[in-house]
Amino acid sequence: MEIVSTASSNRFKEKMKEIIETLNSSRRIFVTTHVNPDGDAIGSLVAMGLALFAAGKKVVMYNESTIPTLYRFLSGVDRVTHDPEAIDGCDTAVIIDCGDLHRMGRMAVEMEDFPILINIDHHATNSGFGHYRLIDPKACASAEIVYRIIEELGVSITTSIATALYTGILTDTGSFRFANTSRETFALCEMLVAAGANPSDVARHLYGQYSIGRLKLLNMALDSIEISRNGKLSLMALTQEMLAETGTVPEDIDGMINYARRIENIDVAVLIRENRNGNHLAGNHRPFHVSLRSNGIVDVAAVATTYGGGGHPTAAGFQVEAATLNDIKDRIWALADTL
Ligand SMILES: [Mn+2]
Repeated sequence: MEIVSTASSNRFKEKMKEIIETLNSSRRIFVTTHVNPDGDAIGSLVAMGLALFAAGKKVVMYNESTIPTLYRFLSGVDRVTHDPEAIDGCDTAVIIDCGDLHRMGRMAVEMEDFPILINIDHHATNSGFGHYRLIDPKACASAEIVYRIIEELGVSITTSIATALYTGILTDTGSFRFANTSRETFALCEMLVAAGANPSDVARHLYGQYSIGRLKLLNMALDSIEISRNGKLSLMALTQEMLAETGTVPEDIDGMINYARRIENIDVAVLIRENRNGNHLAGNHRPFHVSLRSNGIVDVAAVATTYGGGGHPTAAGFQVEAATLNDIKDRIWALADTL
């Protein structure tokens, strides 16, 4: 699968041209992103949707999951539907920030014989699905690629679009702290702020407030930290019981893994989260999600891929089923021994 390495390359420009032509000749466009959306997923979805509306297209913005409270301040987010039937009559689908088609959830099945699929992403592990692809792992966020598409569409960047894209970039760069933060990131944000994105407003919405339940959950997360024998891996674990006890939801866990990542001498941080809805699983198995963060030495995308997941070299994840949390911990300790 071809991955474009930089937005300034001729290959990127060619692929961009194909996508613009396809979007321009589409009548009704289905825009979506992954389940359990993060800031980049929501920001990119909203910005792409609003821009296509502005270009005079009929647009359906869809996500399987509820929009996390954190991102509800974005204007345009109320247009996102969770009704799978909204896809009826759409001739083109734009799938953003999904390393593989199944990341979009149950609708992935519908996509297999869909007339035109456009895959927009920045994960190097992207499976290469779709008829048209614009995959740039050098982009700091999918929102960066969406920005370039909007520019090419000739749509002006409104305050709503700028704020959505800025939110995507801010969250995917860990507030400009991660290695994907570059000169281009700031150049892009300069344009977005000029177009009306308000950094202090966005920061206040994203980081300004913690519910008491979230703070208590953080306390439990910190308390759960264990370090591998060789001192290179830190592990956090959160169960459904903890969420119930603190009255929190999975989105409240976002960002907590960074505490485990910041411990001195740690190369890899792991957060195991027990998922809900394990009733369909065989025997007494329960579903878990494992998040991996690297401080740059270890490629955690490669690790996640061996478990059927994916991501970026420094941030990746996978789903796994097991009878107990300890079964998964044992696998993580075995992984730690290889570091
Ligand atoms: Mn992303």
